[in-house]
Amino acid sequence: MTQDMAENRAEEHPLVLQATALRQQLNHHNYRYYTLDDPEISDAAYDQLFAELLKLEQASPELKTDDSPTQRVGGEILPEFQSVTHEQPMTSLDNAFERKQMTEFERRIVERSAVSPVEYVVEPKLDGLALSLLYEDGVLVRGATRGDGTQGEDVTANIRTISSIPLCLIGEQIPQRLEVRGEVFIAKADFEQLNRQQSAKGEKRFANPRNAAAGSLRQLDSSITAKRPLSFISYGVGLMQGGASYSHYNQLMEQLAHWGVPISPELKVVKGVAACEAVYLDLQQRRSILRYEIDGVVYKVNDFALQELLGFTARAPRWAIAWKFPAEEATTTLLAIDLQVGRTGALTPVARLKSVEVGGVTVSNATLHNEDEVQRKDVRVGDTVVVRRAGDVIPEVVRMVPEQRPENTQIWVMPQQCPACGSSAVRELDKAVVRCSGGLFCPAQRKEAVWHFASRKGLDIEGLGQKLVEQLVERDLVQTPADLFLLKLEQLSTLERMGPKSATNLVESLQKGRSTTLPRFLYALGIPEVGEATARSLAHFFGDLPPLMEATAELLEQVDDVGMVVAQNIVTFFQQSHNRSVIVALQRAGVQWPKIEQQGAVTLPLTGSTYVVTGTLQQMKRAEVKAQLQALGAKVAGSVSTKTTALICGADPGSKRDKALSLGVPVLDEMDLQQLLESDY
Ligand code: 9MJ
Repeated sequence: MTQDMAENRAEEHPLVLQATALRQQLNHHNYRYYTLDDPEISDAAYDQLFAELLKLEQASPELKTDDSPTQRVGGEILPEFQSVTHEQPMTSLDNAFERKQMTEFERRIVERSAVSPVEYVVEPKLDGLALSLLYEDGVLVRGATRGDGTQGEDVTANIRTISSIPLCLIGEQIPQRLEVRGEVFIAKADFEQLNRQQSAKGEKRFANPRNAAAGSLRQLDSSITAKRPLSFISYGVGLMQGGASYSHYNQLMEQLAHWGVPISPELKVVKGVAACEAVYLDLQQRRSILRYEIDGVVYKVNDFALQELLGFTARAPRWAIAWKFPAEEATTTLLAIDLQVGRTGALTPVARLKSVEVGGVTVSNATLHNEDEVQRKDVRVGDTVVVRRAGDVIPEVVRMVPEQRPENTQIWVMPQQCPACGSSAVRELDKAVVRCSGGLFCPAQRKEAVWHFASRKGLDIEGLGQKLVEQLVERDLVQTPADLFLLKLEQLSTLERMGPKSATNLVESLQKGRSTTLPRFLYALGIPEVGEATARSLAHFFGDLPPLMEATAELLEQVDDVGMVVAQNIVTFFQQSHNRSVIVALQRAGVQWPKIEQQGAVTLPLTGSTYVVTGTLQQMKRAEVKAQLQALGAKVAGSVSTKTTALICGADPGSKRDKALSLGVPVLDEMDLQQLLESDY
């Protein structure tokens, strides 16, 4: 039974009426969502309507219709796909790869038709699978793949699970028979999610969205297809019987959209090759930000009468052409995996490749991102690999081709040392990135380190901009920040854009910079994740550099702002002898700062106070008292002095009590102690 038949019976039963109304609402919201991309209600509200209809149909199965939106879950298992003969062949498209071929295409049309300039409809060329959908009296009755163009496969059960394919058309003047053609595909974000799910289930990941779409459509069990995020966009009509006629392609496409069939939101009407090229360049530029993969732009003569006049060749229409983008993927051989050291010390595995043309340029290096990615993709030297270069994005190795792996390949392991300076390569907790820990010394990080050191929040050396730092490092006048302070006026004067006046000013700025503060100095060192605020907290906690350099991760974690990761970064940084040498050189060059009144754990209530405990206590052991006082931030000393905040005195005190009294140090008994410890801080 279809919705139409159900409507005819609607008067018979109020439940039929209710189910019909729910279906109409759901179809309307599907149209708003998939065709207009402009939903009127939230997903939750849609789900609620859907659940209502499902409940109704489950309670009274005779209410179900074939075109009910509830019938998308799949379940039918086929022994094989039936063959379908297309009533009108599904042709492919001729390709153009450069403007010249487009001009040639237009010239042939003008020659045959004497129409100039030619009007075209432009659509992005979706990279999926061609599909034919047959609607009879507005109801979807069959879906078929293109196959060889003459015969395809009947995939009706599968395509019924695709939410963007309407199970019945809505609106006016629906033809008796209508064959809608278009592309099934998987959007980029859906593809990523699908692959994450595949990995989580321990199943094979798909190589690309097109393969995933093809695999999903060719399932004999449609409940599997139902779980795959397939989408559909229409780009034409095969046969159309009954109903109005249409003179132009864009007019027909607009009508399709009104019937609830999704069409490309990028569809445009243009005249002449120059306008075609403008759209091509625009789409090529936006290619990477589109929701789905496209591999070119399709141009179709808009006027149906002109299309008819032009006709078909053996394989394709003469009225349409696809201007392809340069291929974004290519295969080549992986010659080596090197580590590249970034300006901030991040170590990136880079693939050295046998040169290959990708996306219109020659590529011989591609990123492998990080250690985890190399492992996940199991890429090895000697492998044949797929390289991808999308738009302006850095070329990357997408995967290796297992069938072409030579014998005796070695699993790649991340080196433990920075290739540029030999410092330890350290992986941050919970992060995929491995960093060189020789920030002050590493040649690859020199420019960044020196510039950061001299920056405004660092030692604030006026006149030492990025360009100047680059020159100093490139001419080997500066290797570490300490070398800045050894620069001579004569050396500076030889630099580009550096007159005697600027050179003198810079020497003066450097002299001024020598006297700094501990927070600035700590920030200037460029320890990963130690920013201005953390540098300040560290300076106030430790008071000077030596105790900080020797601090353990546990102690560092007591500082405000410092968690496990930052604490470990600090420990590793100061463990590198290279970094320590630079610090010594800086101090020798005269860099200095005043000590800071040590605040220690500044937030604790008894911080800054010193207690002495004497005599026998009744309630608590002496060690316990000591621990509790320390936990509140107090120091516990062994002898009384003028610096003692108070003496805590039990039974039978000795000379300490007398000394306290003589120095005017307050004496507390056990009751006072309890109050001190239990105060509501
Ligand atoms: C794609 N793949 O996006 C056609 N196509 O027209 C568009 N394919 C086509 N049109 C006639 N937008 C045959 C194929």
